[in-house]
This record gives sequence, structure tokens and C-alpha cells, in this order.
Amino acid sequence: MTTTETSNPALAGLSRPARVADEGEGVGLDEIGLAARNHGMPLELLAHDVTPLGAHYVLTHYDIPLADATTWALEVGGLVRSPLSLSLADLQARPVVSRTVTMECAGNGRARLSPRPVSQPWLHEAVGAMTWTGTPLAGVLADAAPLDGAVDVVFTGADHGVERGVEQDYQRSLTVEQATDPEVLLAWACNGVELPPQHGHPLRLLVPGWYGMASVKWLRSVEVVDHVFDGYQMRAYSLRQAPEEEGERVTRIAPRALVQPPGFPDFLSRRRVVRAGPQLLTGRAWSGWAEVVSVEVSVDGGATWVEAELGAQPDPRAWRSWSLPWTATEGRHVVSARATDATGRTQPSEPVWNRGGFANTAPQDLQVLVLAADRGES
Ligand SMILES: Nc1nc2c(c(=O)[nH]1)N[C@H]1C(S)=C(S)[C@@H](COP(=O)(O)O)O[C@H]1N2
Ligand SMILES: [Mo]
Repeated sequence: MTTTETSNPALAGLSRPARVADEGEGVGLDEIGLAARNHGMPLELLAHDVTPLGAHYVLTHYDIPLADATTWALEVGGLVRSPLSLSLADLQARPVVSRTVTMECAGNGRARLSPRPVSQPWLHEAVGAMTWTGTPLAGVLADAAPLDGAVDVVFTGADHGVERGVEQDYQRSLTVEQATDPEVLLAWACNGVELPPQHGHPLRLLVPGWYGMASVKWLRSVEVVDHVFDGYQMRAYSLRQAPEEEGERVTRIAPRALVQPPGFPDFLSRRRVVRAGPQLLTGRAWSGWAEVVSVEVSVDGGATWVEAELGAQPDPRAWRSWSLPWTATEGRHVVSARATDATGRTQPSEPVWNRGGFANTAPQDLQVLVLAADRGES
């Protein structure tokens, strides 16, 4: 059943092919429609170690399917000795793991690219860190026992749609080696409650350290195959400069630090207002490759950087808090942060462009207006 994709010329006209915006072209109604469905995490909630339920970002390509947990079955099959059909109760009777994991959409930062790839127009907010509960996929795969010649494991969601004329179920794959990493979970709960519909009720894959597209929601099938799976969502998440390029596949999350916006916002521009004097700049940093070892902060638009103090991390796959005391001086400031992880990966000072608008980790440029400290009090 691996391939659920069918190319239908009659569907090709539904949306314009993947394209980049023309010079000066504003965000259109299609993009606003996506942005309204697929919400981000309000950045002030970077204050929380664990993102509150309902505030984690959401990205859903098609519709959120209606799913009944009591009749849900996960089919595990393909090139295995013992195909399995597992109910939620079967899965919940297996070893249970809970961990806090930072998840980020590969398109986070897309709308800040120029020219802008026309798609979900994320700025910085497509991120969250919830506490997920499930059972390791590795144990389930061990019971199914992949046969000689097993290459990839294909994960299929219950959602269905069309993208650029290709009708499909949402499908992603991992190699057998990646899929049997003990970190990979079949998750049925987040923050202590059953998964809400938008996060994959009743069951999803959770691939810690990888961009969100790998964590298939509404997971109904796990199929072991004897070839490299090359489905639509594998090809789509590739870094390319030109449409015909093969491109490097998007996998793990590149390091990023975000600043929790200080002071208070202007309603429309979201610019910040702070009063002069001692402030504490804080935020979070994460990487899917290795531990974050450094966060640097700039209050002058990236001209100079100061090392922040790193704080606690609730889980090796969760984000790390950071803080830096700042004596805010009257005037306009541009506040940014950048993270470096133990592999030496860091954030580029300028956006690195690709057609899909993936992994743009150029630092935030938070506009902060610092007012004189005297408010006429006394
Ligand atoms: N079945 C299915 N799984 C999916 C998607 C989808 O559209 N369908 N979107 C993916 C993408 S692109 C991301 S970023 C994450 C988002 O997960 P969340 O909405 O729970 O934050 O789910 C991934 N899993
Ligand atoms: Mo995503």
C-alpha cells in the first residue's frame, strides 16, 4: 500500500504550483488562510519550560481527521515476519515513556526570506515544547520483526489531500536504523492529556530532534519496505535553489535561539516598549543535532554579541533557557540571539535561501523602543 499518491491533471489547477513571491508581492489571501489555520506559539510563552496545551504551534497540510480512539488500529506490516494490528489499549500496555521535546516546523522563518516562498508564512513562532507520552516504536518493530532486505519504514496518517496536483495520504519515512532509535515514540498523550485533534488524536509518531514533518499525526500504518521511500512529502522537504534540483533532504532541527520579547508590545507592529534601566533578557535555545553550548545576544542589530548565561533544560531534547542582564538605555534597539550547539553548528547572520523556505535560522531582529525611566512619578 506504500504509494497512495496519484497524479491527476484534473486537480492540477487547484492551486498555483510552488512558487516564490514576485518582488514586492504582499502576503496573499491563500497564505493568510494557512496562517489562520496553522497557528504559532505566542513568543511570550517562551517563559514556560513546557508549552501550555493549546499554545504549541500547529501545522496540518490537509484537514484534521475525525478519529475514534476506541476503534483506532495501528497496522504494522510490509516486510515483517509478524504483522501486527494494535489498538490504543495494546500500545498503552507496553513500556511507557514521557519526555519534553522541542518540536519546530521546518518552515519556521520562511516569511522572512526574500523572495518569499509562497506557503505557510511563519515568522519565528512555529515551535513548542510539550511533554509527550507514548511507547518506543523500536519495541513494536522488534515484535513485528523486519525481514532481511528491509530498508525504510513508511508512516501513513489518516489525513488525505492534494498538493500540486498530487492526491495523497500524508506519508513520511525513516530508515530502519532511524526508526529503531529508542527515542522515537508512538505517542498518545501530551502534557498529561490524550492528544487533541489538531496534534494527531489518537496516535502520532514523535521523532525527537527532527523537524516536525517527520512526526506523522493520526498515525494509522507503519510499513517496512525493501526500497528507499521517495514519496511526495520526502521530496517536498528538500533544500533546493531550483525546482528541478534533487536537493538535500530536510532532517534534524538546526540550532536556534529566540528572545522572549521584553517589555510590552505595540498592538499592530508587535514592536516592544521597555523603560530604561536594568532588564533581564531571557529566552530559549535548541538544536536537534546536539546540546546547545552557547547563546549570544546582541542589542545593536548584530554589531556586537555578548555571551548569555545558560539555564536548565528539562530534557536533553527540550529547549534550554538562557538569560542576560541588560541595562537598557533610552532609544531604539534591535535585539537578537544566536545559538551554537556542540557540533559547532550555529545561526547564520543572513538568511540562507532555498525554494521551500526551510530552516531559515537567521536571528530575530526584535525592535525595542526604550523610553526614559522617569514617568513623572513623584
Ligand atoms: N498526518 C500528518 N502528520 C503531520 C502533518 C500533516 O499535515 N499530516 N504535518 C507535519 C508537519 S509539517 C509538522 S511541522 C508537524 C506539526 O505538528 P503539530 O501540529 O502537532 O505541532 O506535524 C507533522 N505531521
Ligand atoms: Mo512543518
